[in-house]
Amino acid sequence: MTNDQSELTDPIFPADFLWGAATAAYQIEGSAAEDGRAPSIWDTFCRTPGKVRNGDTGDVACDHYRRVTEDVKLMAELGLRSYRFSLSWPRIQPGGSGPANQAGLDFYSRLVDDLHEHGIEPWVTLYHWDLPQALEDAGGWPARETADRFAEYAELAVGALGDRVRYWTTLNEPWCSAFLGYGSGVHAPGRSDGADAVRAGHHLMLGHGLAAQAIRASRPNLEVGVTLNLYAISPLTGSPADADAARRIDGLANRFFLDPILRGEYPADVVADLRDVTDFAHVRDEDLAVISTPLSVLGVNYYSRYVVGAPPEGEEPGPHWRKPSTWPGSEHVTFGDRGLPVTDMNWEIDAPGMVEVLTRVHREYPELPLYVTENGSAFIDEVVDGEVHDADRLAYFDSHLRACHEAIASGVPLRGYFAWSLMDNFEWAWGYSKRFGMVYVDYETQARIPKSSAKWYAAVIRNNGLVAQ
Ligand code: IFM
Repeated sequence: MTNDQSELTDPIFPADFLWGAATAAYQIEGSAAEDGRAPSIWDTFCRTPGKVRNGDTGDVACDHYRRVTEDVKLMAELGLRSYRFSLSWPRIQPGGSGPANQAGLDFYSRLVDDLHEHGIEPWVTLYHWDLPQALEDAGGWPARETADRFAEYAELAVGALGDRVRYWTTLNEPWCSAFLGYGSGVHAPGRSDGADAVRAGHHLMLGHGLAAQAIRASRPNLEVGVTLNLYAISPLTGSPADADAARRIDGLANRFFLDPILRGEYPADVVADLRDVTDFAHVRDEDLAVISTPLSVLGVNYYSRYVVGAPPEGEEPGPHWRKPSTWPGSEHVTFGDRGLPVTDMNWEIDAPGMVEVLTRVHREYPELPLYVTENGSAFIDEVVDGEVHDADRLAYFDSHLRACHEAIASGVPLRGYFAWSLMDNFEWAWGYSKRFGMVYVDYETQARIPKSSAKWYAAVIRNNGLVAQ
């Protein structure tokens, strides 16, 4: 970031900048068996002993399915211009194929109407990790047919909501679905096989392309995109070995998805790195053209940076070694840090990394409008006299919004920002132990308490620019 802080005092954003907050279905809805919803891979995973901290599940979560009206009111009070939420596939199409479950569609239809009534632009994500269990039983994302099922589900969703929802994101963070779900197995469905992870990544992208085409065929004027979790990457030292390790992780974390989706090709170095893992025989000639179906927007989720190196010769795996299964083909990579302050996830707070990611994507890939579809931080919160003063989270938002402003000032077509998350919620394998919300959720009473960061964010939106902390 620039050192000239005077330029960054009270930055004002473009007049039409879209200010929002994001959530995901399994993380907030609860009512897991209500109105015909069937289990997803996360329902199953949560019931597998030892997989989720404290044995937490999404059965109740924030009880949003039943409290949706009051939650939309809260969004309106905060002045949100847009709300990004995901549709639960197993609510809409419980078995993952066949006709829609009308009760599931009705829930989202009412939500969309309510948002419009409050002047809030709905932004739909089709897939935020909750694959119907029936499809996992049939092979999951490593199976090619899952991509076809996803496109059919997209068609049902856009048929029901496409008249009122302009923004459609196909997938949220396919890296997590593929590499955490099928590689290291720390996410549902908890499988651990490098080749399956790579196949899953491919079929997720194929599903994305087919779904994008289905949405466009149904309604050509909609804004269609995908959301990737992108990382700033730095080598631990200036050594060639560390540079190569950084290249590998940039390949698997960023370019594995960016290149096929935006350029219609896999990066040659990544294919070479993975040669002992897979021969890519699952990729058919016609796939890349589908995967690179032109998009209207790209969603970027940014949280932190990877600092990557090659471990010194002969060194035993240390605390920073990532299981090779998370990073297939990267057995010789280790992760470090820069000694910066960290969040409660132990992720370094690195706002300049966000400028790097946004400018890099703008520079290296076709000119696409960008949206930060997630950015935020977990910290330990305390309720004192009915209030939550989350100064650390507020400072995180402030520094990252300054980063967004800097990117815009340097010419990046960044059109909006969604805070992660509107409210505390189920943080996957961490259960309810990590709080990312701007709104505190008391899981005993389901009371919502806007934290200081929420009140500050509301003022930022009113001002269309940063305000004093
Ligand atoms: O909670 C998750 C979200 O579901 C996807 N992106 C990262 C967030 C924080 O880990």
